[in-house]
Amino acid sequence: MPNGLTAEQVRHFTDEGYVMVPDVFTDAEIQPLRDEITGVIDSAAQDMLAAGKISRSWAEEPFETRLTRVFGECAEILSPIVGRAGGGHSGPAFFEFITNQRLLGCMESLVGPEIIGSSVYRIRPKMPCYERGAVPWHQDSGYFSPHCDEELIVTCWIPLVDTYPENGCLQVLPRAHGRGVMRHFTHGPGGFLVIQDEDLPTSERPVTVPVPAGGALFMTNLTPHCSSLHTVDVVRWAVDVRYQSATVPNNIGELPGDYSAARPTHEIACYPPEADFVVQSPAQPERVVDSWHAFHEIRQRFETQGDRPPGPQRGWVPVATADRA
Ligand SMILES: O=C(O)CCC(=O)C(=O)O
Repeated sequence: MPNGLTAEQVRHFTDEGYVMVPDVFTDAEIQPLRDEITGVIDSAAQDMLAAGKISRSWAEEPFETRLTRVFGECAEILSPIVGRAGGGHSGPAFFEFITNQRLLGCMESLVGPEIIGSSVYRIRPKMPCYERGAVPWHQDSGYFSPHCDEELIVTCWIPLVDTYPENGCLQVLPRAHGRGVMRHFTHGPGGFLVIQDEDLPTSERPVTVPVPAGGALFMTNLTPHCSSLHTVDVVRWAVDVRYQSATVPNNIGELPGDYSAARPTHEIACYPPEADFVVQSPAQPERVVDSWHAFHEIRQRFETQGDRPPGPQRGWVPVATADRA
């Protein structure tokens, strides 16, 4: 398996705004993360069973369905996985997964050798008919600070199960990433930011991108994408994680209290509320976060301290306000 992307894959990413690479991870590299997530579900389910919140632990159910069963009895099961204010589960297997050498090789092909793990990463268990699981049309830059609009932050969308239209794989709008940040509204479906249909360019048709387990979909931060509700009885487990060049504004080495809106913008991270981390640096190898403990400590500083920096303010207005105007 090559360690980076082929020239054709890089061209597709640059021209179309995305590329699907079917063979980033081996199954043996994914399984530890599935097992770790299963452990989190198991421990939470045991606690909920002891508290009388669920009737059984549903331990006999496979990875693809167990969460739906427990969630059907009590929604609290989601908290340890998705977190309350971003972040969510990030155990040792998760750290190994997002610092996988082949994944970083692909990133090096797109952002160069000095690679920062963007603070924004999520584990998304998309359950059948679950409104918060489907994500409406948006560009990731809609969530980031405007001073990063011209920068490249690569979203890696990595499913832990095979994904296809029926279980809610992603759709992308090709060749729309050259048009800058489109108008977003807050309070869209599921509570997410949304680009309304009339603001999406009509020159291109959306492309549905099935990704097998082991593959990844790489997108730019300006590539419009979405996922829709699905009804088939499987949890469409996916991880999304982002990488950027070390030249892109970040909060490496900072404490939450170091944030100030008065600082020059190039010193303000693209997404200030969570911690960026160095994943690869041939120039300064000592800065690389090379253990889960170090990673966890950096993340915890931002998650547990009271002075967590605010999210970017882009002036987006609620959908309902816009509809009334
Ligand atoms: O997983 C999904 O359904 C949506 C993911 C997404 O929108 C993202 O990673 O930015």
